Amino acid sequence: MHTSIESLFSNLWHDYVAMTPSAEKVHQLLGDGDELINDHVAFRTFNLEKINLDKLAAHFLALGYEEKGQYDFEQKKLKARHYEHADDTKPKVFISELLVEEFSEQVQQIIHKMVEAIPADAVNKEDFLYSGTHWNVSSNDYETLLQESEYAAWVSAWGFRANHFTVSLNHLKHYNMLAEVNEKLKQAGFELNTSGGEIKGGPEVHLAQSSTMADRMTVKFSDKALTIPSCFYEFAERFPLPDGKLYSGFVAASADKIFESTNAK
Ligand code: OOG
Ligand code: NI
Repeated sequence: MHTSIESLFSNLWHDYVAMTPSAEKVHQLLGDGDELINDHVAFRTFNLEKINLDKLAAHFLALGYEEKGQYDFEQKKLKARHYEHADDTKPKVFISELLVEEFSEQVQQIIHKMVEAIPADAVNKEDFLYSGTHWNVSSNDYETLLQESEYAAWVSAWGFRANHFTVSLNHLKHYNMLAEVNEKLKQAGFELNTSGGEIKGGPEVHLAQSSTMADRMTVKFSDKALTIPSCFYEFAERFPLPDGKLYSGFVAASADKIFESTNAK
């Protein structure tokens, strides 16, 4: 487990930018020299005991985070929870897990084999949340997973690491609205996720979100290398609830589309 929130997020960020070269560029474009505040960081895993959502969440609970929301994604066969820290300048955390038993025998076998290869004590180690893969999968296994679940294929290729960081628009000095940020990103040549529209949600659900499409990176599988989607960058604008406090949850209908930022185009 990590001893400080700052060092955990700093390690996560360094791993993430190494897998997502465009993130550094987006960071410079929007930050304009200022510090960017992260709304949240997201992780993916499988619902198998050794490395399930709870095991990932334990790293954040140990640092003072608390569970604040639960979400179901029936079609994608996923469930998720989000965590917040009492210090609301700390990024929120969104963790999802794939419901492995709902997939074909073939897919289940590939996933079980991957998870069996993880050393028993790896999940509690300080670096687990940015430890990547602990297994060997073939390009065929990757393609087999991809046919049933883009998410399963992504985890097989990238393992445990931040799937995305999210810029908090509420803390950006030079922009007022998500639409402005999207225009700036497109002008600079970044490709946005258009599933469900460029902007998912809005003031009516107290959260507006957009994201880039994931970068493409080359991954060495056991037999050959493939160039596939890696990680993406998200942008979130939160709106006040009737009591005046900013909404701090997630919106399942929007999240459902954000997951598709790692689809192959
Ligand atoms: C998570 C997608 C959902 C959000 O902010 O709604 C999400 C993922 O792609 O792993 O991040
Ligand atoms: Ni997100």
